[in-house]
Amino acid sequence: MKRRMSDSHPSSQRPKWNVQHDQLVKEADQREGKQYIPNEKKKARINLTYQKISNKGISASKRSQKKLEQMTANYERYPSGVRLKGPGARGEGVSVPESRKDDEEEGFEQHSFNRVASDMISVHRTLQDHRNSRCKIKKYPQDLPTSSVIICFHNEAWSTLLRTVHSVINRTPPQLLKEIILVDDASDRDELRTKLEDYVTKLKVVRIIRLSKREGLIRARLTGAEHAKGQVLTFLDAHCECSKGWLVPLLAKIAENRSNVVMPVIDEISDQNFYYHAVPEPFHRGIFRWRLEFGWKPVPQYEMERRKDETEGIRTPVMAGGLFSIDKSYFNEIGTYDTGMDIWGGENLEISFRVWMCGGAIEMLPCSRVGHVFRPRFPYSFPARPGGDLDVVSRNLMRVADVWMDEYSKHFYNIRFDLKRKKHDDVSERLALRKKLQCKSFKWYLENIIPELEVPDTNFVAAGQVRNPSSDKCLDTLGKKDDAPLGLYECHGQGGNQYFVLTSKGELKSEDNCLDYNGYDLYLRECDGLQQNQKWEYKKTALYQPRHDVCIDRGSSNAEYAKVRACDGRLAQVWEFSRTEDMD
Ligand SMILES: [Mn+2]
Repeated sequence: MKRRMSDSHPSSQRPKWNVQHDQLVKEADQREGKQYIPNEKKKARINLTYQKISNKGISASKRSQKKLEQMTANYERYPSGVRLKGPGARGEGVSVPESRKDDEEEGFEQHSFNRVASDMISVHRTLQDHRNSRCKIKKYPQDLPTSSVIICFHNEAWSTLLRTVHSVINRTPPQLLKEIILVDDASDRDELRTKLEDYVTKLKVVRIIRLSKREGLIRARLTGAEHAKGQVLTFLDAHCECSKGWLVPLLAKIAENRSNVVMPVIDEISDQNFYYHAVPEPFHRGIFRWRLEFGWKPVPQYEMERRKDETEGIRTPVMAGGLFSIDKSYFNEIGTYDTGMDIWGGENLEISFRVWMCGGAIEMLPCSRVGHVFRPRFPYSFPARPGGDLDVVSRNLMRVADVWMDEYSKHFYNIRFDLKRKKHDDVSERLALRKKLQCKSFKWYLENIIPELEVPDTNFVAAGQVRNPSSDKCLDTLGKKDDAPLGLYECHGQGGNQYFVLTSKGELKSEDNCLDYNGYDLYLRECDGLQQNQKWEYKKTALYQPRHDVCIDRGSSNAEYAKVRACDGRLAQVWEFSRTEDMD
C-alpha cells in the first residue's frame, strides 16, 4: 500500500512566508532606511573587515571590563584574483543555456537541484546583505569561543559543496574559525576523492574525514563532533551559503550561556536557478505537529513582546535540525544524539525536546542568515535496517515519543495508529539519561515553550480514518499542511494524512487544522473557533455543515478532492469513521 505521508527530512521543508516576499523585502529595506543613523550606516558599509570598535567615549571604569571590547559582525574577504562579478553574483539566479538542457536534466536527477546552474556560479559568489540594518551595527564581545564547522555529505555536487566551504571561509573572522570538517558519508563519486583532497589541502583550514560505510546523518555528525577541536560545534548542510556576519551572533549567544543552542535564519536558495531568497520579517519559527512532524509557524505575539528589539533571538520550540551551533562540552553533557536512531528523521525533535526539557534554550538569531538549497525530494536511497518491518523515520519517531512525551505520547500514537502494534525499541538508556539530567516533564514543555499548541481533544465524537465505503476512498490531506483543499485517496489504514478527529465542538480536524467550507471551497484551514464555517455534524452517515446546509461528497469516482453538495443521502455522501476502538 502506498503511503502518502510526507517523510522527507525536516530540513528539506521549506520555511513559509508571506507571498510577494521580494516586495516585502524592498519595503522592509525602505522602512529600515529611515531608522538608519547616517554615520553608523556609513561605518557599517566601510567595515568590510572584522574591526575593533574604538573604546573612545566609554567611561574609564567600563573600559576596564574586558568584555566591552566589541566588534561588529561584518567580516567579508575574498582571495585576491577572484572574479566577483559573474553569473549569480549578489545572489542572483542564473539561466542555463539551451545547449546544456540535457545536462540540466541529468543534474536534477542526481541531486534534486539544478546542478548545471550551480556549476555556472562562482564558488566565491557574492551575496547581498539582507540583514536588518540594526544587525549591521550591533556590537558583540571581542572574546568569543572558536567554532568547528561540520559539514556531512554523501555524493554532494562539487560546486554546492565548495560554495558552502568558501562561504564559511570568506565570511567568518579567521580567529573564530577553528576548522571546517567535511565528513564524507561513503560517497562513491571520483571527484570527491583525490581531487577534493588536493583542493581543500590548499585551503589549510579544511579537514576531510571519510566514513568507510554509509552511516547516515546522525552518526556522520557524531564522528565529526568527536574530531572537532573548536569550543563550539556548528553543523551545516553541504549545500549552504553563509551570509555576511552569520557566525558571530551565534557564538555570542553561546558565550552568554553555554546551554544556548542557536540557529541562523534559513534563507532559501532556489533549487531551480540558485537565486538567494532572503526570508523577510516577520519570521516564522520551528514547531512540531502531533504527528511528530516539523513545521514553521509565525512567531506568536507573546514572544514578539518578550524581545526588546529585532536583533534579539527568537525562542524556538523545535529546530529544523540541519543548521545549528552548540557548545561542544554542552553537546556531550546532554547526550549528543540518540544513537539508537538510524540515519535521520526525528533527531531534530529529539534534540529540541531534550534541550528545552533539560535546562537549555533554543533560539533562532535574526542577525545570522544562512542560505540553504531546499530540495523537493531526498535524492539518495538508504538500505533498510535488516529484518525491520518499519521505516527508519517511524522507528525514530517512536523513540522520541517513548522517551520524551510522557502521557502525551498517546496523541502521537492516535494519529499514527499504524505504529501502535509495532514493537517498541528498548529506550531505557535514554530514559536513564533523562533522569540523570533531571529533565522537566513534557507537560512543562508544552505549557512553557509552546503554549499556543493545542493538545488534541480526547473527548472527541469520532476519530480515525473517514472512509466512503462505496469507493474505499478516505479523506486525506495529501500531505499538504495548511490552507489546502481536502483530498481523497485510497484508504490505507495507517492514520497520518487520513487521521481526522470530529471534536465535541463539531470541528473536523487534521492535527491542528480544521475543515472549513466558506461557501466557495472546502479547505483545511487554521481553526477559528467560530462554530460557523468549521462546524460539522455527523448525522447518521453524513458529514453535514448546518451553516450552508451541505454534506461532504466524494464526487466522481476519480476525484482528487472532496466536495460539498446538497445533502441527498447518496452513497457518495456516506462516511464512516473507523479504528475508533484503537484510540485512547
Ligand atoms: Mn539540506
